[in-house]
Amino acid sequence: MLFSNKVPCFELILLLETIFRTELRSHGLGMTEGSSGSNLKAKDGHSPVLSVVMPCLNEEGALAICIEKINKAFTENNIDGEIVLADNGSTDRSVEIAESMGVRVVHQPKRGYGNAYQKGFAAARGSYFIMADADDTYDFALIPKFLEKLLEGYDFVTGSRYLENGGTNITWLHRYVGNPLLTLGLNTLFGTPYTDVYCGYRAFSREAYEKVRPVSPGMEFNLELAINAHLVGLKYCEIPIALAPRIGESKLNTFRDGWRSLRMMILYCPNKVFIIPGVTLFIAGMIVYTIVLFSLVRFEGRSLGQVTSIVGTVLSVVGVQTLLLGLHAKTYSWSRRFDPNQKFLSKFYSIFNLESGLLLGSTMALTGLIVFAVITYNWFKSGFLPVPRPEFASLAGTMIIIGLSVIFSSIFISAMSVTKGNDSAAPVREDNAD
Ligand SMILES: Nc1nc2c(ncn2[C@@H]2O[C@H](COP(=O)(O)OP(=O)(O)O)[C@@H](O)[C@H]2O)c(=O)[nH]1
Ligand SMILES: [Mg+2]
Repeated sequence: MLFSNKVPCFELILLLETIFRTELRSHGLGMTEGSSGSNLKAKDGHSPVLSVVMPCLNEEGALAICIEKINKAFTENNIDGEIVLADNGSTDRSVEIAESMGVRVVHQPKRGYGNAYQKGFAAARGSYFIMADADDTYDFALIPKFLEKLLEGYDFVTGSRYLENGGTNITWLHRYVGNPLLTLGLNTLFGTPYTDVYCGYRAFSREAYEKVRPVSPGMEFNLELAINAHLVGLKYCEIPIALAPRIGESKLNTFRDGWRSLRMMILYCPNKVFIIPGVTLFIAGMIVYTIVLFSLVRFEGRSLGQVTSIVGTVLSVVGVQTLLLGLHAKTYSWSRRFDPNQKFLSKFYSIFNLESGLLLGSTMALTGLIVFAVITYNWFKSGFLPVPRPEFASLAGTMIIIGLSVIFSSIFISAMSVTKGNDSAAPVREDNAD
């Protein structure tokens, strides 16, 4: 076999497990809305209207300044707000500073920007959330502007450092290479209009956050938010912000976080990354085989043969493997309620079941085996003379590989769908499961 069916699938599932694992609890809090950022006071006096959540890893230099600025924005705009600091292991005075200034600190035992935010949002009590770094790079005087947009009816408001040249303090590599490339990649794959997908200054309602449910552990949390906001159909917009010089050292690891972000986009987009390339490669392989087997192209009387058929094998096998990988990714994502709009997949699963997959795979593999056996028999009979049409042997081998892949894939997909009380092959979506 050119590609092992099992290894990439299990790797993929592990990655997907990491991404989709966390469940977030739900809340529902009443509030009084003002027409702008003013008069945002909680109705019952218990739950603040706004929670500003900051992740923190050793930010003793900037933290007090951030807290002061946020409190100033609350006071000046009459906002009933709280600050939640999500820390996971600061070894400097960050936690002490926050607590001494009356800020609620939550501790996340697991390291990572995304993990910290998940803990922070789970502990936040407001009806609206704002997320921002604790490094004094974001202008907290803009808090009312973010809130205004939310109250205008947007579910997800994200800052952009590129709308009005606010990115002069971004490092050169991130400003001109990393951020634009990630933004372009995301917009191309998902058809979104973002100008700055990596901005960490954002606002959303509690309901919007619960619909989006990001679960990424690291900095790719930001991308997941942006992708999901689009996928679940939130009304979103960007507002221009400027990045101030950072106090303290950046925790972003360009290559590790860049790669994780890229991986995140790939996993969220199985159609463009797996399904379409897979089908295209498979069709190309079939075209090559048709040309070879029916001698459609000839050079000086000789038709294409053995070597060309190997090209056909490579294309079709890689195509099928890629397609099956995409099917696994889509099925997993669908069964976990991500990518909710999957008409094709639900139609496919209304036809497909484990038995039909096994039947298709074994018919292909068996046909390949029979063709191979006949060729081998004739070869023995001829006293080991060169096989007259070796491309048929390549075709038989191709059919065996593809057939076996389909068998293993069918078992794997049906294993993914095994839940209590469900014996059908189609995956059970969380929202349908009783
Ligand atoms: N709790 C926690 N916070 C983190 C971690 N990594 C980064 N942060 C915080 O997340 C925010 C963004 O990180 P930062 O270094 O500013 O990244 P940059 O803005 O991309 O340069 C800052 O407030 C950091 O203190 C982490 O592993 N855990
Ligand atoms: Mg920062």
